[in-house]
Amino acid sequence: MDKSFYAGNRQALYARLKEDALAVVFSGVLIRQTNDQYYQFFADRNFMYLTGIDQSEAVLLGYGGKGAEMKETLFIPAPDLRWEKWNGQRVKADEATEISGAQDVKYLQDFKKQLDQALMSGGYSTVYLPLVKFSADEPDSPAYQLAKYIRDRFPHIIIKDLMPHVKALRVIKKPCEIVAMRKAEEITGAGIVAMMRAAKPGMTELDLRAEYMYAIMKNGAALPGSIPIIATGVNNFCIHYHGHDSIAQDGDMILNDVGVNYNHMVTDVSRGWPVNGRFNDRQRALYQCAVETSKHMFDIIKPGMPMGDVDAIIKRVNYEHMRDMGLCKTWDDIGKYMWHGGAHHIGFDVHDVVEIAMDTSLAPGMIFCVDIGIYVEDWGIGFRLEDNCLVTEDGCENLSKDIPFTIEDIEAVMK
Ligand SMILES: [Mn+2]
Repeated sequence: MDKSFYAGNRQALYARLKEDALAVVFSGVLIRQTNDQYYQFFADRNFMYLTGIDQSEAVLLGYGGKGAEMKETLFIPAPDLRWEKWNGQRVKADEATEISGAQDVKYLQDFKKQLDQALMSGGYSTVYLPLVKFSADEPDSPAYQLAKYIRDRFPHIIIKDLMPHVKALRVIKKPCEIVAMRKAEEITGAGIVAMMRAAKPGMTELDLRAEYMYAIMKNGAALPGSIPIIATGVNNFCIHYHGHDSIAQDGDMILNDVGVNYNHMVTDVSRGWPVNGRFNDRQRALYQCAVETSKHMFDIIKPGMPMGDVDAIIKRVNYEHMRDMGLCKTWDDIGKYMWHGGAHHIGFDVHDVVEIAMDTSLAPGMIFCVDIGIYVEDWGIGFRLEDNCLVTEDGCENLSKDIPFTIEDIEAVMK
């Protein structure tokens, strides 16, 4: 992604806001893991989408208004040679301009001064901040802290949530995002194939994870898309399983639900496959249901279809297959075997933060997962078949189609 992408994203965001509005987006702060060690920094995804700058303690201050001339300032932490000697170089002002296209770059200590001046000037009524919490008791992010600061000092200023505006932009992917996503899919495939090729009964989940991580890193992805879910046997019945020390027994199915982060784009692909390389009859019958359902979805997904239909049709079609094989007697039975929804968007986040009500129509440039999860506890078989669907002008494309998908593909790779 180059600076024209990031600058275009900011321009589109500012154009959605009135001229008397400001927007503030923080990159985030380092989070302490233990004693004097910090977690690897992972920049706020909205900040990343708007600037491309992977730097803690940076702030974007944008001014609302349409037009090519953007009014904005990007604040970065000032150079600190001692700190940088230990922890690596901070982004410099000229680098920040080169990456993001932002022309006005200042140091962080000037941020509050500039914000105060703007709010004191009388020219602004509203400050937009990305206000994201999953529970009211969650600790305040820098955006919430700033909201309190503004309320204390400038009670006449209206605080609004920036998220609906960012979500509206992030839902449609630009050509350069799709290019990065294709490369990310290729790397994800290398990781999944490496696991399939190495697999044999007696391996631990950690052995398989090592194969996956080695392959994706050798192929240029520094990070997985999320914590890899690589499970065997009954662990497959835990949807977000993060353990790693169970041993895959002959006859077990492996469930992988994995992705990579490449150029900030994140994939999310699941496969279910027998650790011994041969599907047994029950595994074959269940997996074939998921294959048929998935193929059907990629045949019918196209612009204009309501997003809510994707989930509903996955469930309906998969029910019909499971009824035909005798597992479901009535429609109510499907809830016993399908535990979760089948469609979430991907992009800068693995569960992408996008504006998508259930009655939203699909549009070209959307990318979401088609995820068919089947869990038959009585048989000890659980897996997901999850692919990444790009909506095109007249239909859709399975971006992960080259990753072994059918029973024949998987058994051939594992020979
Ligand atoms: Mn997934």
